[in-house]
Amino acid sequence: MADKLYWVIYILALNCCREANTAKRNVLLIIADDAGFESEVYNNTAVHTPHLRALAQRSLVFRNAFTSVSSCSPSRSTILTGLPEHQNGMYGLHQDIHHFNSFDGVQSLPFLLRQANIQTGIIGKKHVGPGEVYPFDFAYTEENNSVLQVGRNITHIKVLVRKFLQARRADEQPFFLYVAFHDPHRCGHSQPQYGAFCEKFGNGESGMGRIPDWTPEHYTPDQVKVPYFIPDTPAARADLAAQYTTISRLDQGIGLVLKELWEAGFENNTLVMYSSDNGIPFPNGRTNLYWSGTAEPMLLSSPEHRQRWGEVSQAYVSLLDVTPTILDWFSVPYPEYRLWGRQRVALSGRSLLPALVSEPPWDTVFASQSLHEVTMYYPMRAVHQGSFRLVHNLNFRMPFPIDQDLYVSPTFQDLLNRTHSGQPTAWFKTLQQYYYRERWELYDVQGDPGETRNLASDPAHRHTLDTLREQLLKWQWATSDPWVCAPDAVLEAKMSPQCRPLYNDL
Ligand SMILES: *[C@@H]1O[C@H](CO)[C@@H](O)[C@H](O)[C@H]1NC(C)=O
Ligand SMILES: *[C@@H]1O[C@H](CO)[C@@H](O)[C@H](O)[C@H]1NC(C)=O
Ligand SMILES: *[C@@H]1O[C@H](CO)[C@@H](O)[C@H](O)[C@H]1NC(C)=O
Ligand SMILES: *[C@@H]1O[C@H](CO)[C@@H](O)[C@H](O)[C@H]1NC(C)=O
Ligand SMILES: CC(=O)N[C@H]1CO[C@H](CO)[C@@H](O)[C@@H]1O
Repeated sequence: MADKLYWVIYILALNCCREANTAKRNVLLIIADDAGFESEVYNNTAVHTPHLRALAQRSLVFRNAFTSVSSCSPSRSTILTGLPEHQNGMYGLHQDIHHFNSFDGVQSLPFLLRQANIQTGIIGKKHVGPGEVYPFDFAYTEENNSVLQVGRNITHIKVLVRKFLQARRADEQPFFLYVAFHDPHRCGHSQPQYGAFCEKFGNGESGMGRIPDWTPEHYTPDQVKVPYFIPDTPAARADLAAQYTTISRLDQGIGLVLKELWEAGFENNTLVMYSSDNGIPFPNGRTNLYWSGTAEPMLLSSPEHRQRWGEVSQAYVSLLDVTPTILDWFSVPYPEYRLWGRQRVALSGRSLLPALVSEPPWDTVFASQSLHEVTMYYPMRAVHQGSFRLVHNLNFRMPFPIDQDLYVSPTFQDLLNRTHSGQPTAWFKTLQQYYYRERWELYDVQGDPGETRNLASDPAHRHTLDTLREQLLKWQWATSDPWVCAPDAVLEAKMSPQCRPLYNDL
């Protein structure tokens, strides 16, 4: 009898673990903070990023990846839920006084993976809540640690990654590890003693401490490439040079994390994704729904799909696709449920895995922004299809708000000073134009990459405008956008939701 029981248990155990072994697939998601195209992967040869370049050689590189919202917490909430900010409730920043949170009933990626018995870990910047909506089994974040240590000290990050992976080798469970670097975020607003981008933190100089695994790389202002949307001034060049040094820490940190993954033996069963949360923290970048605020780097590396390694895809993809991609990789069904007992919730993004096999025809992405800081109410909705980007500025009669972090930056201070004293700004628009926007902005991004010629009132583009408006509205309805009727009508959401006119002449 005991013998028989032993065999039953033995066979059960064998089946369980054999299956677990062959079915075992993991994910490593790396998200940088405010990173853009300052990397060799995107042909910026002024900045040295050998580790990202090496990852790109094992990845499909997306040329047209976009965030759906250009703000930190909202973007991270969309990455981890697959739902736009207006649907998951994270309308603005999560920390301190801003206090935004996702709705309690939201089924996030870590929630769904935990239900599927996948071990989840987060190292670095979390910046979303509430905790019950975003549960991680292993968590070293700013909530209990110094964000500098878990987000910028790459030696500390390496040790934490090793700790997480060693436990996974022992327990044989599949895992989802989210490494959220705080680099290359600005620092002048929170820790100015370390420089505008914390580029001095851990560089070994007096008072800066030391990060043993980091070899800082220094750049001079004349070495940087100034993107079209940043003023070409000595102040902005020095700012960019500091940013590049911080990018060198991010790049070396990514190298360390990947080395840990490989040395732990997970090289051939782990999907690796790299992207960033929003545009770079310069004027016209972060907090804007222009190309410069929403375009993101995106690398997708699958050891099981090597046919397109090193290739560049032109397909339009969104950070809203991250959750569907990861669920697809783990064969976990997409969630379908209701919020408030009535709003039907379904993922509007798609799995990117088919792109690893052949170039897909995807050509449309949507965006939705409501706030950044709690005082920065400036709702915008946007769609980018093929060559055209349409932005709807709902409260266009208000001046565009400026966040505290950008405000104190050397680039913006210089721009303010120059504007105030009537000097040339060396910028591609005026501050007045930046603050006051048209309700509808339509750009032919192919012919006008700087998005400087608004075609919304051009009769020749009437059809494009109408088509894009219609698609944007359709997406807003499909994703339960409370702003769907604004600014010229009121959404009466109960019973049969409809827009009721205000006759406010907009
Ligand atoms: C970088 O430039 C090369 C050569 O022009 C081009 O083929 C490649 O697509 C570019 N890479 C990206 C990510 O744009
Ligand atoms: C970074 O982390 C390592 C390992 O925990 C530690 O020895 C080092 O002092 C830290 N560096 C800084 C600048 O905090
Ligand atoms: C991963 O696959 C490659 C190519 O098949 C092989 O050379 C390498 O040894 C494998 N690594 C591990 C950890 O199994
Ligand atoms: C801007 O002007 C203020 C006040 O005149 C000055 O203190 C500051 O250094 C200037 N900043 C830049 C970046 O020029
Ligand atoms: C171990 C520990 O202190 N965990 C805490 C980290 O922070 C979260 C959110 O503030 C708490 O809920 C945990 O208890």
